[in-house]
Amino acid sequence: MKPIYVTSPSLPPLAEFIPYLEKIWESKWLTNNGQFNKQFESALADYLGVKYVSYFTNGMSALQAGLHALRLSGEVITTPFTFVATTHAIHLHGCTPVFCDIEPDTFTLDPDKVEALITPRTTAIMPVHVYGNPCNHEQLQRIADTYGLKLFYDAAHVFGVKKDGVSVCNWGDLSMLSFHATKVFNTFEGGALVTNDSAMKQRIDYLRNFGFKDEVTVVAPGMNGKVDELRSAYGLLQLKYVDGEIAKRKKVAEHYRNHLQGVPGIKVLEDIPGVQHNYGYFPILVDGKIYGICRDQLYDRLKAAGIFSRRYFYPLCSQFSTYRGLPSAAAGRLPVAEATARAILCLPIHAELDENTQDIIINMVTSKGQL
Ligand code: T4K
Repeated sequence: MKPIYVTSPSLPPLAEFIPYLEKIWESKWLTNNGQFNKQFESALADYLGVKYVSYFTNGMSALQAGLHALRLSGEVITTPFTFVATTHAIHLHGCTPVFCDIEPDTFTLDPDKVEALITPRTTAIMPVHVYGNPCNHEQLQRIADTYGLKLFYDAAHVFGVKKDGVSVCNWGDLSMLSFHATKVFNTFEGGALVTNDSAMKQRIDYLRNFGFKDEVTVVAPGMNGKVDELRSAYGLLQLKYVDGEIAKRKKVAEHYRNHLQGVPGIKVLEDIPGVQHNYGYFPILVDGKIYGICRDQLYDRLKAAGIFSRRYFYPLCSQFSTYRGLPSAAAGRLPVAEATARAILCLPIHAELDENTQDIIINMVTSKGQL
């Protein structure tokens, strides 16, 4: 059997990409605000239903630029249950990440636990819409407004996700998207910052291009976060297919749910009412006491059978060597995140996962990997 990975990127038909390549070869305009770059940013803003998008070379660089653009300092309250990029971006910006526990049902930052962590040094809250589950925005925004904090969403997982018909990328001061190969929408590597504030968009675009305003004026220290015409053109083409991609993923998620719901010791997440999901991940929670074997045993048995599930996000960011000495990283302060990291397993999901292959995975889970 061919290995089954946690995901597999969707690519558009190669033949459809060739005309874009021909245009790039003809124009010899390879990067720096090229025509495809401009078209892609505006198409993305239309697709997402937001005002401004700045396309970055990857999600991590977009996070770093966002922290600069918001001029953050001091402490940033964030979740330990995320990909390490979130925490690293805060740390590399010179801020201290302050870990806050998560909600048991959505795995997103628990707003009820945020206020107790605010100090005079706190400047922002950085929540993550984990697996595409929207955070409790209303409550987080209320806290941010009350204490004068910025709200910067790591929205790496929410491409196309809407709550009550509105893109969640409209929330907060800024949102960061990732278009990495493993994401629902990919441009090989890529990321973006989303804002509805024109001054913020301008600041971000200066930052992305070394701080240049024009040929001779540098308005601020900047980075190189620009994206070339190849990936911009590819992104434009990908946008045509992303709705179909999400629809196929939805079917895969439904098939899993139909067969794994009710398996003793396995918890399957349902869609959240009012949310249009993108089905980027299919997490299950394994309760070893009821299921009979623990999460890691199931992970190992699947792996031995060539099924590469992933334990996103274990270990917690608060457990990595750079961060575990922080007072907020103490395991006792993050009980829900700790328990979730021990039980979580993301099963393979992508648009081309056919039902036969999925049934092999399902049978492995229902038989505790003893097929
Ligand atoms: N914030 C959050 C919440 C994030 O999840 C991420 C990224 C970021 C920020 C940062 O955004 P970027 O700077 O990455 O744009 C992957 C991704 O590298 C990472 O983008 C992603 N989150 C994270 C959740 O997953 P790994 O180490 O698990 O990837 P890897 O290489 O093991 O790939 C997983 C599987 O996907 C492979 O076993 C096979 C398949 N795959 C992978 C690649 C790269 C393919 O089939 N083709 C491919 O090209 O981190």
